[in-house]
Amino acid sequence: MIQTRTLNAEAARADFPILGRRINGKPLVYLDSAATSQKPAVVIDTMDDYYRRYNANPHRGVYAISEEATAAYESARQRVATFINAASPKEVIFTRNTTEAINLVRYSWGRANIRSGDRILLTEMEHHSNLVPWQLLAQEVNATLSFLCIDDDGLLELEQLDRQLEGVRLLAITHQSNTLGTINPIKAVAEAAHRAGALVLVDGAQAVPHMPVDVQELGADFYAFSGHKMCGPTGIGVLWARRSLLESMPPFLGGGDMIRRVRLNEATWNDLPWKFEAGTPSVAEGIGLGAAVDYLTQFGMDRVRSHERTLVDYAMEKLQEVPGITIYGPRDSEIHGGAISFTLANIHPHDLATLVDREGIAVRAGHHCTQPLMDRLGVAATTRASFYIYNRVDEVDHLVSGIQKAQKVFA
Ligand code: 7TS
Repeated sequence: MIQTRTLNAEAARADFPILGRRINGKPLVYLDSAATSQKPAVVIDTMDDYYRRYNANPHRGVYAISEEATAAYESARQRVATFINAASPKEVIFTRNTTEAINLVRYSWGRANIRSGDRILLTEMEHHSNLVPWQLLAQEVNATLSFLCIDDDGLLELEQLDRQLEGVRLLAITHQSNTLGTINPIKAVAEAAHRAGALVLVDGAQAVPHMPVDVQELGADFYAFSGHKMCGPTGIGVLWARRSLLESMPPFLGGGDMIRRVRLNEATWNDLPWKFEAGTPSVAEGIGLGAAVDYLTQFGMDRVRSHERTLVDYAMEKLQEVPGITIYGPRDSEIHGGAISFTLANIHPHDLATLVDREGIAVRAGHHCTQPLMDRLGVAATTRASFYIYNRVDEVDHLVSGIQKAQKVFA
């Protein structure tokens, strides 16, 4: 039974050993959780315990520790399924990360279903992970890509959605932009796509860690996310899809574990979810993700979201006061998740990130793997501050004073 905890960032910080570090003599202010979150001790210890006490290849051995490894790995899958309200753990495919989950759909469903002349609809704010795989598929089968545009507030322009969905086989869209912070209205967009006969893939890399996600309620067909952005380890991600859809899809990678019976010239496939999990899985990482899901569940994702809203509201207020700043994306925290991108008139984002690092502040500078979005915004790069459960409002103050110090250097 998971006990409920209130979300007190100060108390949560004690769970994260790395937050005790000092950088350049200053306490670490970690504002790059959109790139990867920090890990609570319970996740690190759970993985350590697996290696120390029951490391074995799951699904194979009939001996005790292999059965323990299988049980722990499959129990993690069950907990992930509950976390996103999947109808069954069979709908939860473990992958390496969001990128691999999207590529699984590209190779399996995409190659079997997208034909010459078909259209794939994307948005201008996609991470390269939800863009390049579709470019590659489109080139391979001679399909066409088209894009939902954004307005100057960083919101999708949806007035023409029904018209843009004509002839579309797949809509692939991010739930929350990693650069703008924009939260897209997935449910409404998915309903429109389904009316037009298209399937919907949602890139949930920035959503599942930060807000309640109910895949059944959202109505998407595919939903992808990464463990490492939600307090879990690297090397484990998830593709969720409805069972009937997964049943109809050919395998992705071939090898051990994904088969039922192999003869020299042919093979038949294992049941879901293992049909899509070839080879020895990331066992420690899967078990670690299960611990991360339990960790987040103690707080409740509604509380995680409202904590981040408080930080975004405060950061918007404080950052707006910085002279020469341009903030991208919507201002309203109702539709803005915990990542804020900005530029300063006279300082390059990389210089700013380097200067605030001297103050112990970790922010990301660059194109954030959204180069087409940078083109749309008319910049080469932005600085991005992104928040999570362990961030406090006074860390926003540190960021603002770090920016002011940097401005003095360049004055
Ligand atoms: N989609 C979105 C929206 C993302 O933000 C990211 C990673 C990915 C996909 C890819 O996830 P991966 O786990 O497969 O790599 N985003 C970022 C970022 O914003 N900074 O570093 C990685």
